[in-house]
Amino acid sequence: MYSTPSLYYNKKSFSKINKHTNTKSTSMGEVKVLGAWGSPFSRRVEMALKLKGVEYEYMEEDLINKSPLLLKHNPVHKKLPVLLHNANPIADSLVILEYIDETWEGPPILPKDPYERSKARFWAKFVDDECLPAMWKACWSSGEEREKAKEEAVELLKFLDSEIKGKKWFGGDNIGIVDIAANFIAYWFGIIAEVVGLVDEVITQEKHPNLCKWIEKYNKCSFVKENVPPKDKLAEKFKDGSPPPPPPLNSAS
Ligand SMILES: N[C@@H](CCC(=O)N[C@@H](CS)C(=O)NCC(=O)O)C(=O)O
Repeated sequence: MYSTPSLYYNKKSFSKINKHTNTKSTSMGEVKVLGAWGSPFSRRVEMALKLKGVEYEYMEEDLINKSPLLLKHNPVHKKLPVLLHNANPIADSLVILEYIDETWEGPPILPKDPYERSKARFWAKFVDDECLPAMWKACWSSGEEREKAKEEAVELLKFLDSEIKGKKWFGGDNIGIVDIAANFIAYWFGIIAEVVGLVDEVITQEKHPNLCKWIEKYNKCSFVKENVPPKDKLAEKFKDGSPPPPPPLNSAS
């Protein structure tokens, strides 16, 4: 039911990409991604490239021992992902998603209409600046601090719940920037919630019925399944995470 055509996902070009993932230079230019397998941010970039049918070389980074290439290309934040297009570096996943959309033909990631475009940007930023820090903090804090973060996350996610109400995807009929940006909410969070004992405590059927429907659809979608890390591997990573991994965003105070 939630099959790939609704994502504009082109099976033919995808199998081609799979075969040539390490191709260095193509008519699309030389495209490299500095990423980490478990990072929702670098997975966003890979999802967008695959949606557009862009061949790229993937370079796994070790965040404990960052490569000179990462430090050179993202000297400000020293974070991944970084996209290198013909040696030009682009940092920050949401910026990269827009770059990908503007650079390559194919299924749109942002709407064309300026007003719809501004709304998509608003919600993607809302996910990054507000939802993710609160959800992350709920996972990795304790006591009163955790309770406060949980409440905050529940309330913030209610806004997303209203936004997705009556729609198939945040992008409308097709997956878009907000769906891609919210990959942590749909996939990562459920896995971490199991590890840290937060199942049904932040995202709930009762408070977020529409968001829950979207999450179910998202995780059943074959395009998504092919672009997220294996659940067991991810769960293991977070189980091992003592001390817990740092928050993904600066704004988690
Ligand atoms: N706003 C950034 C966040 C990226 C981010 O937090 N990346 C993490 C990996 S999940 C990272 O590189 N962390 C390294 C560090 O904090 O030193 C984006 O969207 O690209």
